[in-house]
Amino acid sequence: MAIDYSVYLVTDRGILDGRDLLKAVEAALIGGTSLIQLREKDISSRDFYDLAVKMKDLVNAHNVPLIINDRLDIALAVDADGLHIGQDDIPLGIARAIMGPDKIIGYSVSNLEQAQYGEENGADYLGAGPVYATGSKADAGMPIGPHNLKTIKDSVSIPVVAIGGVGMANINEVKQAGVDGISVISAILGRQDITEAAKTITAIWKAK
Ligand code: TZP
Ligand code: MG
Repeated sequence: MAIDYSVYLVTDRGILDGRDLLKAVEAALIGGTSLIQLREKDISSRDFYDLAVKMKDLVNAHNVPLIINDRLDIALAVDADGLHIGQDDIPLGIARAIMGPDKIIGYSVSNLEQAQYGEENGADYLGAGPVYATGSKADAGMPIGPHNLKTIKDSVSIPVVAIGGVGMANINEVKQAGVDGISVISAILGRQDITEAAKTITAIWKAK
């Protein structure tokens, strides 16, 4: 399956103000979100598993791949389409060996060295950031800015998605870095009308 990285939604039930996560993701899918990552913190393994089972059915029914954040065991258990890991997670090469050649593996990077390591050790795509300040990840680190984002993109041949503080106001700036997509939490899930937000963001991304 060719992966469309253009509008990549990362979940966070903490931002939903009590709204149902599955319904929120469905609303985003209706609005054109092209890829979904289930990223839930402060959740038991059992609850994460149960949620992942339901999320996979929902997301795949829209012909969109489901990526699981951090938890290789859960990615395998639910036969998700892929796994996303960062610098503090299970090593990339080990994840690739366990997941096999066909699953999608994404890798979070903030600099050139990490990006090159990701490409050389089996990542299918990189999540580069945080590009801008974000309220959605406490330990995201200093924003790298669009210039460093472009440097990362230019240094690898695998797809790169921009993450961290990306929203309607800066999509065009991010696009100019030449990246393959934008990865967002609050710009979609933080909105009252999630479908409308996803539609608007998708339209801005696709424009020109
Ligand atoms: N990784 C780096 S920044 C970030 C993650 C998961 C949070 C992105 O959330 P938002 O609301 O789109 O800034
Ligand atoms: Mg992680």
